[in-house]
Amino acid sequence: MEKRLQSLKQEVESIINGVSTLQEIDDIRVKYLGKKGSLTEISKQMRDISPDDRPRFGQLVNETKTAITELIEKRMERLKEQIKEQQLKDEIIDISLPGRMISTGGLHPITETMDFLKDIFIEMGFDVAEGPEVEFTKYNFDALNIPDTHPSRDLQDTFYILENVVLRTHTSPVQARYMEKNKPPFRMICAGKVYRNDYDISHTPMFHQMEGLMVGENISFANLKAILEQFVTKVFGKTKVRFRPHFFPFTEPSAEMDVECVICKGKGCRVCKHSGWLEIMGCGMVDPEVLKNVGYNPEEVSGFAFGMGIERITMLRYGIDDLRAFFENNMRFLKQFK
Ligand code: 2U9
Repeated sequence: MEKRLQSLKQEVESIINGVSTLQEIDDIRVKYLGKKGSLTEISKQMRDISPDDRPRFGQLVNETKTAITELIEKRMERLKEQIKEQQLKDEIIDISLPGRMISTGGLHPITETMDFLKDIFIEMGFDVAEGPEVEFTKYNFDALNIPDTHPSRDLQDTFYILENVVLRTHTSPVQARYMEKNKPPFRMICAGKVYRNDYDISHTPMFHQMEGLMVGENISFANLKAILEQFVTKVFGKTKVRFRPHFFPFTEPSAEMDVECVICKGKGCRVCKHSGWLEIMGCGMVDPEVLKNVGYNPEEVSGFAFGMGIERITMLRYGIDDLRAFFENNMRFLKQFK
């Protein structure tokens, strides 16, 4: 009996170090110490032992049980440590590795320029307004003193949705709506997409405009010049400007504003068609008819307005010589502006 107990202990000693999982250790515990385990089986033989030998036998069983329990617990502890060590090794993070670059998008140069130009006017106290791109002819033409017979109303130039609904051909209807809702004095700008039925090397059916309007008592052409010269200086740096007389149905008098060519500094080049000047916007004093149309009294208030094409300004800022580049979505072109 003593030998059997001894060999049980030796058996456990010999197999315990070969296990590699906690489950295997538990299997060993059940096999030797469990209810139907080897040690329990041996204990049952107590009945067959003489009462004199029983205490010693009992003691031996207990000692063996303690020894096997110890072996199992020790191995269990060690195995838990090993598992933890392995886990730590597996989860190791090399914090010296350079991070993977996340590819981010960027603003389209037109959007970026529009934001840049808006900010200049916001700094000068202008409010920013928005309006619908699908617009009533009432706001797109009538309010702006553009007669029924005006060529811009022609199907050839304007996208008609219904007889009295168009894709706005300029952002001016936003101003007309703004004037209806607000009383002078105010200064405001609006920028966005406009649509004209025109498609060639220098025209796209959708393009972007920014327009501004300032109305109040005694607003004069001198105010217009001051604001626009300050604006141009912020966009292109200190540069010469000139105003040439022009005609728009919604302004009187009207003018076009040129800046000295930013490419050749006035010497004459391909971009300025050898004139030394670049036309960058139209402007003028709001026609009294337009003021009347929105319920203002032209005897009491006056105003100036201006408008510019965003594509043209963006081309000049970045030296882009082909309008189509903005609409082709070529990633190699667009990535340059990130
Ligand atoms: C109201 C009154 C007046 C807006 C103006 C221009 C001059 C102008 C063009 C420049 C190039 C647009 O992109 S472009 O084709 N615009 O020259 N726009 S004054 O005048 C207004 C607008 C609204 C109620």
